[in-house]
Amino acid sequence: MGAPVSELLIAGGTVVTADRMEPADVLIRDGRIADVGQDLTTEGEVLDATGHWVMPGGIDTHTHLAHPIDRLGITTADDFFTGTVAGACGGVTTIIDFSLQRRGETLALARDRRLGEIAPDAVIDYGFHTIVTDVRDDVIAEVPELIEGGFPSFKVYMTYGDKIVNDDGLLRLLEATGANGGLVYAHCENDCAVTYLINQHLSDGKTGPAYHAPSRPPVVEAEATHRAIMLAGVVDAPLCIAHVTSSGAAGHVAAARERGEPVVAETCPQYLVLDETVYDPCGGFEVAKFVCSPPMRAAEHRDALWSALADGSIQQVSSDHAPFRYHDQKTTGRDNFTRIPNGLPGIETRLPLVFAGGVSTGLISPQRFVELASTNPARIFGMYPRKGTLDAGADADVIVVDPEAETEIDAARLHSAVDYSPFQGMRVSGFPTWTLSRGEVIVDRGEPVAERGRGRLAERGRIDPAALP
Ligand code: DUC
Ligand code: ZN
Ligand code: ZN
Repeated sequence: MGAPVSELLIAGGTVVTADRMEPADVLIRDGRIADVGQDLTTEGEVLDATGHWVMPGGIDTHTHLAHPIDRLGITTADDFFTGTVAGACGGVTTIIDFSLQRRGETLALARDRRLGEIAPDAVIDYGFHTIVTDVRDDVIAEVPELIEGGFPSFKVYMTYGDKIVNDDGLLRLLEATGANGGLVYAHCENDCAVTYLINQHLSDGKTGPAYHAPSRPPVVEAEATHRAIMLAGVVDAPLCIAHVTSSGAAGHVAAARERGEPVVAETCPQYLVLDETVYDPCGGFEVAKFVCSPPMRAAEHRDALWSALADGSIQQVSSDHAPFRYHDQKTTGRDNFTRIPNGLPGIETRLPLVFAGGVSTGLISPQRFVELASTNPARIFGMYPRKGTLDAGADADVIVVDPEAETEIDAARLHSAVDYSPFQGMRVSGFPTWTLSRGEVIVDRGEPVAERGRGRLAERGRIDPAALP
């Protein structure tokens, strides 16, 4: 006799996927979607989704959990447990985090170290981009094996002293990934310009957190974005641009796509709902709460990003969740803004902020919301159609959301181990009532109920440039 079949029916809701929105039930069997349709029945459990939207779980492909910042001797505030619980409460069912290759190390060592760290703690499924910092011949030779083993994406920093990869290294990595079904995911800022501007501010005595933003203006992002796209073109490789914040960078992405190049891009909620006014020098050291790179921009850039999401020239929204406690971690840079750890918490608020700012306002359709938050991340990073959809056979990673239920964001009620939210007080909708991972309810009426360590490594295949969204 085989194992008993476990079934759950999500009944009476409105199913929203990237390509449809209709009243339908969702039948889950043994952790996978078995059927979607009207008037389905089960002998198993029933979850009443009346008045709710039933959507594929969010996929956040840009998180920094338990992420060491060697330069400052600190680690992001969320470990793989608190961070994935926070994600689940915000409707995230899969993350792609990072493994960090330190100089002198192999990529395999970096991967194995991270797998050992995450397995006991994660409550949702996960993968890693490999951060490459040391592009040696033997490292390039490792690329096909990493891709074959389900780690097809490679993060490159074009700035940040201890991690920076120069144009030669970037080109070699683009060539190796492009030839083997991988993808480079690039943080684009011109390091020379950033260093020059930082030094200018510091030598003028401008050491407070408000000077972080003018040290990294939109032009430094636009230049590096353009250069990365051009280098990808030299070796005909696909490329994903991380956290686009400005109209200039977004324009370079759009132009590449119009030329038919396999370039995709993400932006993040902070660039969609905040602007440069958070860096008011009168705000004192509290401004450190908003120090991230690239920084928030003038309001016209924010509007351009919403347009790019709506017209298709930016394909996904990730959080870049990099949480540092205000009271004892951001303060590392009290006397010098370059020592403030860069990053904002956001894994739990990503979906509600995009839902409220995009769907509730009518800027994007519910289907486009699903595409940006789940389907496209799965397509770009090699997980589709196992994840990112509710078609039969997919993992039953599902969120059930009451589109009318409004909440005010309050750090005290979020689940991240950080002591503030940059979005404090914003009114949003889109928090899930239920989150299911592989058919198991892991958030029940807003409360996390997942067992620590239940998350699994998500299977990821080769990335086909022709299949990029
Ligand atoms: N910038 C990054 O590139 N990563 C983490 C957070 C940040 O601000
Ligand atoms: Zn980055
Ligand atoms: Zn990041």
